Amino acid sequence: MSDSPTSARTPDRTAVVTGASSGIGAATARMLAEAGFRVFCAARRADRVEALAEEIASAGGAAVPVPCDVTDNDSVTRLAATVGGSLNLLVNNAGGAFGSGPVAEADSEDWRRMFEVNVIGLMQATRALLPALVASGDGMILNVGSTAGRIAYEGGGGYTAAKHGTQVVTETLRLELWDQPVRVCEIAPGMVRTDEFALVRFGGDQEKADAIYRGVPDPLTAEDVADAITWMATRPAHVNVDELVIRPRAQAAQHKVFRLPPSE
Ligand code: 8X3
Repeated sequence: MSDSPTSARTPDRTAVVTGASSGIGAATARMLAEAGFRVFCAARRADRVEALAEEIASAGGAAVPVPCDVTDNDSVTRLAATVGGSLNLLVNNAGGAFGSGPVAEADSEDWRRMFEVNVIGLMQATRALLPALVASGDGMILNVGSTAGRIAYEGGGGYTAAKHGTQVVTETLRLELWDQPVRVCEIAPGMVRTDEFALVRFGGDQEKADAIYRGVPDPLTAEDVADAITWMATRPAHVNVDELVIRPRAQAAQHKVFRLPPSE
């Protein structure tokens, strides 16, 4: 584990972003650094978080790369030790979907992995970092959920169940921390086109991944979601954005997506 800060300056507000190696996590780390946070970029892929921290530093921000697997409690304990005694913001972004089959054909291992990362991993990171969030006197837990945590859809069984778990854990935390200086928020994005989400879901099948977004004029980007997260994280300390559902204009509802006809 690397615990030497890569920083051009030392802002007084700190953030941890899990799943920072790509997509929404990496974009969020960049934007929070621009907003003045010193960002601990946590993810399994050490080379990715190291490159990201270097990039943030060369843009004038402050970042610390932390190789971390949120499903491994020892790894999370090391992340908490690197962060130290005070933390303002934990963005529980590490997550993912594995598989798209019906419940009748579910792969138990895929389901286990989805619960491990979207629910247990989120809990482990929160449990380990909560003392530092409280100690800061102005902490925030911001969980990256999904519209899949609001509705069911065919073939989504394991992912929708796990993301409903993310949502319910968020609500539980808000109740349990009601008398603590820690805000508890959730962002629930709909259709976001990133390099990896759909590709991972379909086991590397690029054709299937591309089909999800085919003809959709403008799916959300990782930067759109990072922008919303940064807005939530920079409200005054007494303002708790409980939940923010964000979709592209073309997605009126989970099953109602506008698509342009294929060009000749
Ligand atoms: C991703 C949204 O529509 O793939 O979290 O379930 S969806």
